[in-house]
Amino acid sequence: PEAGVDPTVLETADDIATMEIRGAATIADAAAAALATQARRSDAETPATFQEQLRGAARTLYETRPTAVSLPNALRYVLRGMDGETVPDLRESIITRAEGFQSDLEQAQTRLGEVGANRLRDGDVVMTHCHSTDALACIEEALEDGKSIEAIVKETRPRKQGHITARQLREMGVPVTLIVDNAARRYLNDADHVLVGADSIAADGSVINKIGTSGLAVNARERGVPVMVAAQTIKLHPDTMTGHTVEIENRAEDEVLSPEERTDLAVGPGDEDDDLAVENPAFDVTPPRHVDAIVTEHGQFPPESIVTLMRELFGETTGEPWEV
Ligand code: RUB
Repeated sequence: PEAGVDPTVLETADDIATMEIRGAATIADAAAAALATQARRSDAETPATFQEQLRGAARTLYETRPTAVSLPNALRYVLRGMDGETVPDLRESIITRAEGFQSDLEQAQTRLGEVGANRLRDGDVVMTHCHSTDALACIEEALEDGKSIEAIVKETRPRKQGHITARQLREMGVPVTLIVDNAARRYLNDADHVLVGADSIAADGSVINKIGTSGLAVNARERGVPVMVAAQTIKLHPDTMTGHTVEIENRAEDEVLSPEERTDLAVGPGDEDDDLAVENPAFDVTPPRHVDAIVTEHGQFPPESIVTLMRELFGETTGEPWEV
C-alpha cells in the first residue's frame, strides 16, 4: 500500500475490487467518500505530505477496477478541488468537494430518472440486464408519475446481479419475471423497452456495460424493441475523445468455473491444468447503431451526438491529478 493511505480507504478499495461495492455510480460515490475520509483522518503535518497522501489514496482506488469511468471521473473531480496553503484548508477543500460531488451525483440520478420516465408509458414492460441504479431511477420516476410498469429481469451470469434488480423492483411494487440470460430473445416479444445502465460511454456513442448488453441490443433491434441507456454524465469517458479505448475488465475464472468443476472437466489423470481456457470478460461494447437513446441528467441524446455533450462538459482534458 501507498504511504499514509488510511485503512478505510484500503477497505473501500478492497470492497470495490471484490464487488462488495459495485455498479458505476455506487463505485463513484464510495470513491469520493473514501477521499473525504482520507482527508479527515490524515496525520500529515505538511501540505505536501497531505497532498501526496490524497494522491496515494486516489491511486489506490483507481487501481481496483478498470472499466467504469465514473471511478476516475470522481477521483479527478475531487482532487482538482484540492486547494489551500495549510493542512486544515486542504482538508476542508477535499471534504467540501467530495460531499458536493456525492450530492450532485444523487441529484443527477433523480433528474435522469425524470427524463427516462418520460419515455415509459403506462403499462409498459421493461427488460433489464445486470443492476443499474440509473436504470432503476427511470422506472422509479415513472411509478411516481402514476404509471404502472412491469419488468422482465435477466439473471446476468456469472454473478447474477439480476437478483438485486429483481429485489429492488419488487420493493418498488413492480411485478418481476426473472429469466435466464439465454431466454432474452424469446421474452423480447413481450417487452416494450430494453433499459440498461452504462459503465462508460465512448465519444462515438458506444456503450460499455455488463457483458451480454451488446447481444441483447442486437436482438432487441431485430425485434424492434427500443434500447434505452440510462447514464449520468459521470459515465462519459473523456479519454475516448482523443482516441483512447476503454479497458474491458477480465475477472477471475472461478466466477465461471469452480476449482472442483475444473477437476471434473479434466480429461486425463492428474490433468487439472490441461488446455481448457476460461474467459470471463465483465463488460462488452454496444455500438451506437444498436442504441436508441442515451438518457442523462441533461436530457436524452441519440448516441451519435453524445460527443457534443462530452466536449461541453470536459473541454480539453489534462493529465491525471494523482500523477502530479
Ligand atoms: C454493473 C453494470 C451496471 C453499470 C451501471 O457491473 O454493468 O449496468 O455499472 O450501474 P458490475 P449504475 O456489477 O460488474 O459492477 O447505473 O448503478 O451506475
